[in-house]
Amino acid sequence: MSTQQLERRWWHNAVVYQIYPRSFNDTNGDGIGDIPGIIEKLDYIAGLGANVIWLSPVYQSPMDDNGYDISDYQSIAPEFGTMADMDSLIEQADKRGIKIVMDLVVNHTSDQHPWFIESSSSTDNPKRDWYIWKDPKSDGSEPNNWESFFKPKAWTLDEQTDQYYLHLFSNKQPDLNWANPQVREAIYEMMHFWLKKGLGGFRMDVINMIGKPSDFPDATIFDQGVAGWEHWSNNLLVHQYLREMHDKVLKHYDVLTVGETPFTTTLDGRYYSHPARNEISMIFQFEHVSIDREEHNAVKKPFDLVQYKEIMARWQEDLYQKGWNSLYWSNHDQPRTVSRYGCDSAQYRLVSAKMLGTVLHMMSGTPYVYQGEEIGMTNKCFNSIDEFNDLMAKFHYQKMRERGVSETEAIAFLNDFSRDHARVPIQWNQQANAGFTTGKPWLPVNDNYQEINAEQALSDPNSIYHHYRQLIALRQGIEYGDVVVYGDHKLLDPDDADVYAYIRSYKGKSLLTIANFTANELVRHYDGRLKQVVINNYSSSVSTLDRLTLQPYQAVVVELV
Ligand code: TEU
Ligand code: CA
Repeated sequence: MSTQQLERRWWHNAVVYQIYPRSFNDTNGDGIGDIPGIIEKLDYIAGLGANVIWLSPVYQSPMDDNGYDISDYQSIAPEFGTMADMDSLIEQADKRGIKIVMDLVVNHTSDQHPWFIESSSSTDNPKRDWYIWKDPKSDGSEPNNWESFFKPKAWTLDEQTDQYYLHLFSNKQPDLNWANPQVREAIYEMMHFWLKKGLGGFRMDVINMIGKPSDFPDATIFDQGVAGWEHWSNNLLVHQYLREMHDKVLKHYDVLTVGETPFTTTLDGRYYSHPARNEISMIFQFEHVSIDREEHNAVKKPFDLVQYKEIMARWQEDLYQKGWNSLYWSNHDQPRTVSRYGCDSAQYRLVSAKMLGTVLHMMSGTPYVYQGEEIGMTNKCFNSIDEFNDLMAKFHYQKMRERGVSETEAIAFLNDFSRDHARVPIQWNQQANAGFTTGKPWLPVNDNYQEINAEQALSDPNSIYHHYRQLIALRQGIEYGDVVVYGDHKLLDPDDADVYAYIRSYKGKSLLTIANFTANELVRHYDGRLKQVVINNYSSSVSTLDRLTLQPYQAVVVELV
């Protein structure tokens, strides 16, 4: 299949803005962001140029995992608003050319979902087989040695019926049994309910984990990931279920679907996203967000740019014309982009955040901007374990302490990687609580909102927001859109540990992106003649690629002759 033959889809040049509703904008003073708060800020998002919004879950939920534990797929959590608010969000967004993508969390439900309440009521309940129940081993222990992301073990014993149920996440998030066709039908019906409202698609939570092998074998790999992953991630069952879902639901709508898929290789990426396989549009791979930590043991590792470049170039090349990439630095599970990969000091925050945006937005794929990234929000400083909200932070803290890690070191690890960094409220302006709420925010705001806030960013032509706006305009513009969206990818100088440089080419047009990942001034040489500068995060001019001086964190994109 050549580029010319790759059928163009509307989501190829889309840019997605991710909203974590709880932390976005509160309109009724209860300290929790809500759907009316999103409607209020639609012009802000449209102004950036994003044409899709991915909403983290807004469904009814006991909120053990902030909505990733759903107790009713077809109603809205009261703290977020009503179904009428949701309908109005879809309509108001549509007026601005923005589609709404909802989170589809169907690997598991909440333990408060009526399906699970029924299922756990007795071994002969008609819904017993909707979840995964197993007898204890003869010594009473778990059916196998699988671990969970949020608990030491993936199985919890139900005392009433004396069987264990499976949960890859918390014990309040029991895994659905996808092997049961009734479960699949119920989910497909629910998907039609939402898609008929005119939704733009779904982000599918841990979708690569829905297929569980029927013999539930013991895990054999303990030094990576979560024990058991070799059995329940990316197996043949997942692909079978996704093709069925496509046939019964997705093919009837022109939508964007993105699967969240830890533990994936580029070959898996092709299986999921090759158009001829009729599965999903694209996936979120996890390789690049795993470079600087070992999640299993909660250990930090140094960020290695050479490794980062190798990963990104491999995904760009391996999926070229054979699938589709998603592009992201951060989301509601990751630390803040500028603090993690750039430098959040007063001196370099602005340039380094723009540099990171440039590197990502000049690649092929669909970019995702996580709320607050466009104004360069930073990690917050947490001083003790009580200040964290996220259940995963608490679990990692406990694991580290049991391993003998000191309290100071454990808190330092969480200050690097806690999911709460991404979940503190958006900084809108200089008013109390950064303008997020008139009440008490569910998580305290970052102290730096006087300097870093959306109002400031909108009024300053030199802001990160306006740089992102220009990057998005390039992708969606006539002049460079095709090369940014459909061009091929060539990594230059893979061993250069300080500079990331790559060329995108399409039908005789070539763009060279050069980014300095350090706080040092560097000199580099690149072949090729410069036609014009397309975007630059410094005002100084760039006139030659021969002995090019790069300022700290400079990123420049040039068109080559
Ligand atoms: O995340 C899945 C997942 O792999 C995470 O547990 C990840 O390892 C972690 O966040 C650190 O990067 C999805 C959702 O995005 C997350 O918010 C949910 O908690 C989880 O699924 C369970 O639904
Ligand atoms: Ca509210």
